[in-house]
Amino acid sequence: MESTRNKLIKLLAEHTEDYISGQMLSEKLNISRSAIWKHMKELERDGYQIEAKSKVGYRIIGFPERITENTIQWGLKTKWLGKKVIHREVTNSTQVVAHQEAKENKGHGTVVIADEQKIGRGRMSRAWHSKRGSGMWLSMILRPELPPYLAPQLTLLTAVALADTISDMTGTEPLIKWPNDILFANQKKCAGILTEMQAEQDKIQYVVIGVGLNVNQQLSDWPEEIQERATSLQIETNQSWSIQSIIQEFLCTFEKTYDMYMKKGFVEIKKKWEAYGFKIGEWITIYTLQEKKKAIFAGIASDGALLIRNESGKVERLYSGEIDW
Ligand code: BT5
Repeated sequence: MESTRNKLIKLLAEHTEDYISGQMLSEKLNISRSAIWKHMKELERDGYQIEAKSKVGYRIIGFPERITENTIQWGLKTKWLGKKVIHREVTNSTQVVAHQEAKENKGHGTVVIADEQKIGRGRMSRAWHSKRGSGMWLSMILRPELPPYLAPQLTLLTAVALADTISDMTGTEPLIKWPNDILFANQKKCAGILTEMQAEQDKIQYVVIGVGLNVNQQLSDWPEEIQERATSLQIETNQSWSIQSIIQEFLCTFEKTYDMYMKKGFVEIKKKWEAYGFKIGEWITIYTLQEKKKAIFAGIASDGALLIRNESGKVERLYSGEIDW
């Protein structure tokens, strides 16, 4: 059921041009005038700007830039994603919170968001720098009815949704570097994706898809070794961006992309992915345990593998190996 607080925000938001009286609010929400006043104080603490005019009523004059469960859900145009949002100002990793939530409450579509992560993680125990209030650090819990071997497709579709969000919002031209990085033509990385799965032999129990997107950092926000490789939307566009709007836009785009994938399969995702693909059609160097070889990056296969064309023209699938881009 919708909370009184949410209903109150809705009522206020419908009346931004005029005042709405305490009496009317109290009747509509079926709570006392003093309870209304307490809610108003709480909203102000959360960054809403509320004008109270004696004998006239209340009016909302500013929405908070600060992220809360409420401000994310307010105006979020999704059907099922983010209907439950868990927000933490600081956490070790949104992945950890999401796994816990998935075990306790199932929660298909639940989204965990943090302002700051102390131990943000990348793949293979690598660290992900997640400075307070400077990026989108979120994890989504999904329960797709898919066999586990198709899970890599979820990483690829997330990358497509993320690239679409970045290009739609900022007008930049992001690229997707296989399998999980978003970067720009200058080869600097602005986002990464981490897909973690709990599965039985033939069925995914749940996946947690973690997305980290650098939004408003300056180079000096990172340690030196990262500065050479990282960038943010602010660095690329010379302007700062509302993290709240980016989160909302991403969740909307992700939901559309995911629903399309569930309905029509991987074909459309593959097309879009390849249109964003970094170095498609170019020579790359691959290091496997046995050898080092050069090949042309030809695209991605439907199981998420990298398609490479070797020097004799034969196309192979590559599932692992270090790549020198
Ligand atoms: C990734 O790993 O790129 C996946 C990152 C996923 C982060 C999200 S944030 C929300 C959720 N909660 C988590 O705890 N994680 C997820 P990988 O491909 O392994 O890249 C990691 C490497 O990227 C590091 O070894 C650094 O070199 C570099 N790196 C670390 N922080 C970075 C940053 N903020 N921007 C760009 N590069 C970074």
